[in-house]
Amino acid sequence: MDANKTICQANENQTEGADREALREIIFGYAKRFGLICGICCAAPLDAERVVLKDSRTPFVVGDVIKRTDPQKSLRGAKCAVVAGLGSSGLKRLVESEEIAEDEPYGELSSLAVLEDYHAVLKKHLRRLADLLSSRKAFKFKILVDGGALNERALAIRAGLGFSAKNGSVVSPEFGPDWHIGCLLLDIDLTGANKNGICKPDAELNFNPSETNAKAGCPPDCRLCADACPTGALTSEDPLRCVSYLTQKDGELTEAEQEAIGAQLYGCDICRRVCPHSKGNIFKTTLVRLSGLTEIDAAGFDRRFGKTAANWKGAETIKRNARAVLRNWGRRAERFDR
Ligand code: B12
Ligand code: SF4
Ligand code: SF4
Repeated sequence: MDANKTICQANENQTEGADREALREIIFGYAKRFGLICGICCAAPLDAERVVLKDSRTPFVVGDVIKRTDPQKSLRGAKCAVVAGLGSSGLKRLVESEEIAEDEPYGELSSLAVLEDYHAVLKKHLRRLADLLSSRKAFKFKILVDGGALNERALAIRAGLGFSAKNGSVVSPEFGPDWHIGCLLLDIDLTGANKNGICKPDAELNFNPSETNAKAGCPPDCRLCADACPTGALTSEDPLRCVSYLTQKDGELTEAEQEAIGAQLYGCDICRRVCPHSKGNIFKTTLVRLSGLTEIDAAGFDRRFGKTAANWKGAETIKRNARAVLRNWGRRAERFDR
């Protein structure tokens, strides 16, 4: 842990003075102008997370725990990470809830399938920011938005943007759990000591879930998210039970998996929707008729979901899910109360 401290201090000596301040001003000025939250932290290895991730069964991410916790593996010579947060409320809604007739089968879409694709929006912001900075100073950089091995929630916490909540999300004072993370790794050091430039060595972060939550904002006795989770993914701490995973995984769903997704057609917002930290109604339920989805073709999918984050898996996945939801409609109608 002390090694982190040493790296942080060593970093601080590298991009000194007016240069660094001017670059930091550009970053925080940009974030303010576009409604992003932002923090800058050092790029030392995420030692505390390494212990956890070593044993986690995380889908969609390479198993190599070093790649997942060492920023150097994403950008050689990385000195700091500019971590930006985009509130879901800053994303355009592209798909609306439909009027459903009595007894007409319907399913539920999560924010991933109804809002503008956060990957595209955050990448565009971080690219523009890198361009702005590079007009003042030469550097190497790497943009990460949900695509890389490096653990983004852990970096967001280190950058001081929020705390790790019991529903898994990093909850920020500005957006609650309703936001996305983008990281701009730089091979110059821009860390500093102001509110938005926290550079905490891991030793100062408390990752004991109960203590952290009690201190930072999850009431110790709150179980709203765990009780609302339809599959027990939070209590079992098994992401492979998470409906969000099941609706995005490739291949066929087993009988049990089909049943587990209930009414969810793509992604799942339940554990954030019920959270008292959640702001506004960005996660209100979006209900759509199953008849429009069970046979949707690539062109139809593209028209409806092409600009949302559901574009990642395409028409076949949502079609497969819609058929499973239709089957669930037949066997477990009580789960579909509006
Ligand atoms: C794989 C993945 C998934 C998987 C697995 C989710 C999971 N719980 O791990 C699936 C497909 C299920 C998924 C679902 C969702 N995801 Co996702 N996902 C990822 C991805 C690619 C990797 C996450 C990972 O490594 N998980 C392993 C677990 C162990 O780590 P973690 O939760 O990321 O990080 C925490 C631990 O390291 C913990 N920790 C550290 N030290 C210690 C020590 C101890 C003792 C303990 C207990 C914990 C602990 O602190 C970290 C912060 O909370 C990231 C992007 C990235 N590259 O990081 C996005 C990411 C985490 N997902 C995100 C989102 C928004 C979602 C969904 C809400 C999408 C949806 N609407 O369906 C759901 C929420 C599900 C949930 N309750 O977590 C956001 C989170 C934003 C935020 N504010 O927190 C990310 C960062 C993508 C992004 N750039 O915006 N996701
Ligand atoms: S996203 Fe849905 S299934 Fe996954 S942990 Fe949250 S409530 Fe449970
Ligand atoms: S619902 Fe309660 S326990 Fe769950 S994340 Fe929100 S505040 Fe924390």
